[in-house]
Amino acid sequence: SATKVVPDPIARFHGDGVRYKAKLIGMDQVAQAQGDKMCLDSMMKLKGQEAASRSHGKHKQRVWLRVCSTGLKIVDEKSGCVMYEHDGSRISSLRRDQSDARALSYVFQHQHSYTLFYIKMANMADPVVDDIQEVCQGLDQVLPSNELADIF
Ligand code: I3P
Repeated sequence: SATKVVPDPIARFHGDGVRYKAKLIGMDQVAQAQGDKMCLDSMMKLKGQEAASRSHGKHKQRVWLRVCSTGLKIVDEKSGCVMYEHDGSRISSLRRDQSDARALSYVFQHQHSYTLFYIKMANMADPVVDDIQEVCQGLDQVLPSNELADIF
């Protein structure tokens, strides 16, 4: 009898996964895993810091955002060093940025602390958001494209 090959829907995320060119806008300690106002406030704060840095001639760090079957990796573009490794099961509150179609944010939980990562993609954020949803657990519901969304 022939062996049936079941297509793996996330095969492209195996190994090194899918790599997207991006810049790190910033990171922020937040109080919880999710929350509209909390995330918006944090993103606004980080945007303010980004603007302040730019006015001092400082540029955002260039990174690769890798979407792998286990989760996300943020890799420094210059050195190739993995700066952060975020297991998909600990990512919450994935958001599009309503004021910037190239930006996204997510909250990563480590023990009892939560960190919001705010990332600016070189291109549109939408396909990246879709990929992240695919590799994170329990995210089979489709989120409205222009709404802020908590995923857990
Ligand atoms: C740059 C411009 C780019 C921006 C870059 C700015 O300013 O706003 O769009 O990159 O940020 O320096 P200018 O036009 O005055 O050169 P992003 O679009 O990726 O944010 P950066 O310096 O942090 O890379």
